[in-house]
Amino acid sequence: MQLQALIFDVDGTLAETEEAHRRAFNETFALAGLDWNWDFDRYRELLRVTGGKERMARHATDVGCELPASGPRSIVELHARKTERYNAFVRSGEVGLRPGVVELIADAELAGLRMAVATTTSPANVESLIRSTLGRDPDNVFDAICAGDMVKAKKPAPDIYVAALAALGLDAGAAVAFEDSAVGLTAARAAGLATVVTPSLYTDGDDFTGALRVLADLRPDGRSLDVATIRAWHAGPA
Ligand code: XBP
Ligand code: MG
Repeated sequence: MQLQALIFDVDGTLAETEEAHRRAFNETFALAGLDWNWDFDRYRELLRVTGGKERMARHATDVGCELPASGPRSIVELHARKTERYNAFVRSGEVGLRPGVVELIADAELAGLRMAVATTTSPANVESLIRSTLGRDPDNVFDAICAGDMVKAKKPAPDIYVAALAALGLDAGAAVAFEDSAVGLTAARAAGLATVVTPSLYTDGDDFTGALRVLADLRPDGRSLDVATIRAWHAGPA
């Protein structure tokens, strides 16, 4: 089947966002009077739980803390505050796109490929990242943006990739996914997608068995990954 679309994960793949997420979580906890502080190693463990609300719920369970169902210390409220803080960091220009991302998006547009996002993060986070880095309306860059709570089961379930393919009206064989984590790779593969992996700060060392290719980033050997190369990989033996 001919390659017709690229589907991108956001956190860790388009940009190294997780340190900004971690800081936003920790500042939110402090402001809410919670004595939670996620250091690098704890956050690495918690990243196995995708989705910020789910991650906080896991931590609450782990430390035996019962959060109220509503009010400033509820998961929904804490997450709303965290999202505001995270977006302020992104809008201030603190988070840039990873090497080769801008060039690949430009080449995909030139080649007439369609593009989509399949991410666990909240839609507002995708919007602010694309606006602050590319200076563009994300709806003019991507044909479909599938994010956050749009699906019930987050990665490693395939649902968000299935949703992106449905929005594009394509079979999995017509697209290639881009991921940075084993959890994301599992989700994309379960949706039937060939997947290029660029490990990130927190996922270096994950098991990427089954990936179409594993690259340090989208500018391997100092040259941006282009559509012609992806087409060749997609057409070739997996
Ligand atoms: C990324 C995530 C996200 C962010 C936080 O996973 O798990 O939850 O860490 O975002 P992936 P929210 O890159 O596999 O999509 O707090 O907005 O959920
Ligand atoms: Mg990711």
